[in-house]
Amino acid sequence: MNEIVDRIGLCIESGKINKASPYPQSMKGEDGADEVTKLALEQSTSPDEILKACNAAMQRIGNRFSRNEVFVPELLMAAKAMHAVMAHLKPYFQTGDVKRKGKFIIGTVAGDLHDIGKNLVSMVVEGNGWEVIDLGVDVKSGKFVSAIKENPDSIVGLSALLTTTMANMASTVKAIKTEFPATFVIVGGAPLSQAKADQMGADGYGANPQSAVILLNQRLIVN
Ligand code: B1M
Repeated sequence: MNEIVDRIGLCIESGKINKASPYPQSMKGEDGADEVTKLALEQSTSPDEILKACNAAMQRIGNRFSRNEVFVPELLMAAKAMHAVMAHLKPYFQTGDVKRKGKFIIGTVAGDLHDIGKNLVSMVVEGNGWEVIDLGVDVKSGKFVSAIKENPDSIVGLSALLTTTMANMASTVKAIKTEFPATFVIVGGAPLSQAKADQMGADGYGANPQSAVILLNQRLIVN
């Protein structure tokens, strides 16, 4: 990987969005993900190579988050820097020059308005090369089912933060599995565990954004 691509990865991992952003202190005044990506594309760096650097950087920060070496603010800044890169890559996705790994439909289940964790999962998954269809919060099971109808090969992620909405999560998994038995469903959120995911009939449990990415990437190998 060349120097400019490594620099994009460093900007993402450090949460350096653009030149004006004051964070992190050690990179103050330096070009950020926005400027370096623009320059890289002007120098004819392949968008695919930039996307790979993006994926690797989000994987590194996601792993550090899983190990409690960084926390929500650092992950959010990295995701913002990643979004700055993605804004430049968007035209290449539209032309089909850069391909995504697949589609990931995500939402917080009915009755639940908590979306901070769900948004972090969305951003890390997107940064790892997946197209994310975010249905938002308080999502009824029918809305998940309709989204799968529109995007048949998607993987689905359900998030819940309230113990009281775990029942809605279980009924959403059931509704999805009744209509689309082959659809791979991942559940996550503070009240969840592998045992609870198994009880609900989900295919996977994500304790954090990176474990969701690992489950998604494993599906690529299976299919
Ligand atoms: Co509420 N709330 N809240 N709240 N809230 C909790 C969850 C609570 C534990 C606070 C407490 O009492 N100690 C408690 C739940 C108790 C329980 O059910 N046992 C609670 C309650 C009771 C409520 C209300 C009922 C309060 C009221 O109105 N009386 C109400 C419910 C509203 C509703 O949803 N219908 C309510 C409202 C709110 C706010 C709107 C004020 C706000 C949400 C703002 C928002 O999300 N936009 C809020 C907040 C912020 C919290 C706390 C403080 C923080 C939650 C959070 O964002 N954590 C929370 C207390 C706490 O957690 N200490 C609390 C950070 C986030 C990064 O973590 O969401 O766990 P988390 O996500 C993690 C993992 O779980 C995982 O990855 C993320 C990153 O590691 N993950 C996935 C999440 N989804 C995943 C999906 C995956 C994979 C991994 O794959 C698909």
